[in-house]
Amino acid sequence: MYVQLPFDELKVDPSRKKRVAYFYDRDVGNYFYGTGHCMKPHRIRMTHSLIMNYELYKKMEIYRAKPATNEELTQFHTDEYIDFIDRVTPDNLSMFEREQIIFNVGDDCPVFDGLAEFCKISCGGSMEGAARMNNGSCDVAINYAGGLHHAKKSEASGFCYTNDIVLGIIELLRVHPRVLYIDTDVHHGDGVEEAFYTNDRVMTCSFHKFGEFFPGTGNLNDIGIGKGKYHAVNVPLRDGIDDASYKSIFEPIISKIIEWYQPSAIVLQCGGDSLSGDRLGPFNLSMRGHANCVSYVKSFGIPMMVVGGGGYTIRNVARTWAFETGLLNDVILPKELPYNGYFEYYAPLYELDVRSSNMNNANSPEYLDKILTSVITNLDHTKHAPSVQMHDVPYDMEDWGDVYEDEQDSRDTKGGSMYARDKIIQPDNEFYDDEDKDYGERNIDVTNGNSNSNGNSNGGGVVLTDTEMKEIELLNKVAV
Ligand code: V1D
Ligand code: CA
Repeated sequence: MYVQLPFDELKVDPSRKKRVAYFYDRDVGNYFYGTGHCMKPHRIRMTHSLIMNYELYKKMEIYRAKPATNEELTQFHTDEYIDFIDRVTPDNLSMFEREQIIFNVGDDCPVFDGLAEFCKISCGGSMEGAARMNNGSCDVAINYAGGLHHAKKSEASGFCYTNDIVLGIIELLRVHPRVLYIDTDVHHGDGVEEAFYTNDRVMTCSFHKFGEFFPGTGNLNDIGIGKGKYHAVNVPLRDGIDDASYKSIFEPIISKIIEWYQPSAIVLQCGGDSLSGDRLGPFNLSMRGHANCVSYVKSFGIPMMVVGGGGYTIRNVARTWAFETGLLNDVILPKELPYNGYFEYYAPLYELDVRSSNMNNANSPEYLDKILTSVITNLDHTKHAPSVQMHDVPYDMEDWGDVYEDEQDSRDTKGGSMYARDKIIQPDNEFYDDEDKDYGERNIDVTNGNSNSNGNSNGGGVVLTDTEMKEIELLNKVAV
């Protein structure tokens, strides 16, 4: 069953260009987990700087999402947990001794300045990306501030406090009968799997290092329970997996799942800690090997949301996410890095590529064959019986158990109800970043977005505020 083929060069087909909505908040890079902590939101700003200086703003629409509200966060998380996240600060931490333990904040998940705002920015991007996919205003949504896959309903875990992915998927489920979640972070996507473990409207598939590695879950035999049986797929891998081995397991598993499950939307978590040389991850993927996952998932032409995740050698995360943003826009970025605000990080070669090393690959063809056979056999033995047909638009959330406790709350989400969303089409001259808007309703523009905040067309399908235009000009000036 398992066949390893050589790793081919990545290709794009510009004639199949999709509408891409990219979410970025200029504040995100300022949040700081603390000295000695390996999670650095600054890498999102570095990624953005590369993206802008490679001129990808000419290819896609750029938005600053409204930060999620507490009410929106409680569509998945408990009120008590969100109330804690909203109130706790490094200065008042001693007042929350009991909560620190029950909500698991501490070494991995420290309380830092602006924690709640950081969570709201991360979740706002994924929720708004989903709302835009739902109303058809984009085919691809990108939020590198998202992908925080370990966060639980009432617990922080593995550098993640709120789960933007679960919230984004909940939004997608308003319109999409079946959503596929794929997780290429080197860690198991446990928070997302757990949220939908008993559910057949979401299929989760995580590729991860397994065996004495955080979080310790994600065994091959963990396949979902009840209605969710066969709707969780786990691909436990060993150290040193390289591009050819990864491709040879990723592609047949994903094609089988898509054929079997027929999702109408896909969420792809692109954790950069599966890259070679990561500070925490022991895999050996080059930038191109990592990006092959993006390219392969995109090739199915199904609306998709791309989110970030882990990634601790930050220059390599920025390189890879920029390259992947190029692929999503049907552009292969040239190797030579453009001058950008963080150019010195890319010394000594100042090149885009992240290369594999000569480390040992502990994933033998026999081991990978065993995984592939198990995954394919599970799906082959069962005929998928979708609980929601393609033509149904699901609003009855009775069966949501863990995910939805209150049906009324579930309707009051990011995009509002379908009805509410249709009623809040923005005028051409109003774009994001409007402080006066009611955050309880997503403010989704369904025009083609070819104007900046002054209503001026820039001819390239770009939506930039004046400030962002100035930012780009400034970056380019520095380059001269
Ligand atoms: F190295 C560190 C320095 C400071 C603080 C934490 C760490 C660290 C490294 N690895 N923490 C870890 C992992 N935690 C443990 C704990 C020991 N305990 C009993 C648990 O091994 C957590 C790794 C989190 C990985 C997060 C992620 O990459 O998957 C991610 N995805 O999206 C956002 C983050
Ligand atoms: Ca993973």
